[in-house]
Amino acid sequence: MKILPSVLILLLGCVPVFSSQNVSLRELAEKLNIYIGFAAINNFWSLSDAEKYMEVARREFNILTPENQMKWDTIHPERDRYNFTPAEKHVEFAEENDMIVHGHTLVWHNQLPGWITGREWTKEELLNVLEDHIKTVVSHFKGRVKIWDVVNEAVSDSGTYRESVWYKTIGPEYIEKAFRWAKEADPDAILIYNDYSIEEINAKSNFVYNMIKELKEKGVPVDGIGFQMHIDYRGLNYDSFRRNLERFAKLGLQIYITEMDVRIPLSGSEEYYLKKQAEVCAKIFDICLDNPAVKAIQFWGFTDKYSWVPGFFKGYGKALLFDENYNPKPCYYAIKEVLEKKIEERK
Ligand code: 9MR
Repeated sequence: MKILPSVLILLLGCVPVFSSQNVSLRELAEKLNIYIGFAAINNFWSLSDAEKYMEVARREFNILTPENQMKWDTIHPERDRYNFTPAEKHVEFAEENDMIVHGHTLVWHNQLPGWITGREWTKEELLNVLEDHIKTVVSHFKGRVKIWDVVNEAVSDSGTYRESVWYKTIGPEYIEKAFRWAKEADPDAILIYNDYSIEEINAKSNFVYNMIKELKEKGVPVDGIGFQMHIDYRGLNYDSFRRNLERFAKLGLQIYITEMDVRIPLSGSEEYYLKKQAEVCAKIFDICLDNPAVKAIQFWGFTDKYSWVPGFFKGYGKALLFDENYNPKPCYYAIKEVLEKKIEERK
């Protein structure tokens, strides 16, 4: 008899833990009519822990972006040869698991094959190459890739056109043409401009705002804006972020958070930084979910085991929702709490 109350307390104590572990992020996101997603690592189907990776991915997410394998160097390795095999694997995994696919990316200055970067082009030649690439790739995945990052990172950090091979050879009209060609190839796809460090109101986001405004006024089919959201545990200026979302939404654009990660220092108090990271994630979700133009929040990976961050930002890492052993982190639970709160609010 004596143990009964303590058993009861123990059981009651477990209830919230059980219920919140049973509900996945995607189930909650679906109740709010949004997508929650991840960038899928190269050849994830042949990782040593592929089963675990895929189990978490299919459980938690309903939108997938191939992290690298739809980029030029993989998908178009020679002028007359396309290689759709790895990209197909990403799309098949998504289809098998009732996820949509966010294609990344049709025009970028990075990860270009040597046959593009290794010679000079005339404007006419490069226009032909770009048209062929966009139309071939978009038609190949017509109806299967729902969203395309048509143009990626075309603006410099100071707010000018980036001096890429596309800009220098073709001029700014490569952007307009890219959107028009993608639209011709798949009129139903959602076409996005995607960039980093444009989350707040600043010189770069002002430039992007004016650029898209002008494109829309000309009738160029830009449907959405992608805020990449590669940030650190100190977060953002949230008021500026909220106002920025509002002004882009007023242009009639859908909003996508496309590549979120929140890096923390790898030395110092991990407990402190993970708590800060969780607060930042919660705040961003809170603001995004208050704006009906936001259609998806996508992370740039999901386990800290596979993330571009430590390789790029020295001394930083652990930027994602799950640790190296696929255990959910405080930021995962913080996001869940926000999703649950929003579901309650909308009842
Ligand atoms: O995560 C990607 C990494 O594996 C590649 O080595 C890198 C090469 O440039 O690109 C990373 O992804 C980038 C994305 O395509 C565009 N926005 C910034 C991302 C992080 O660099």
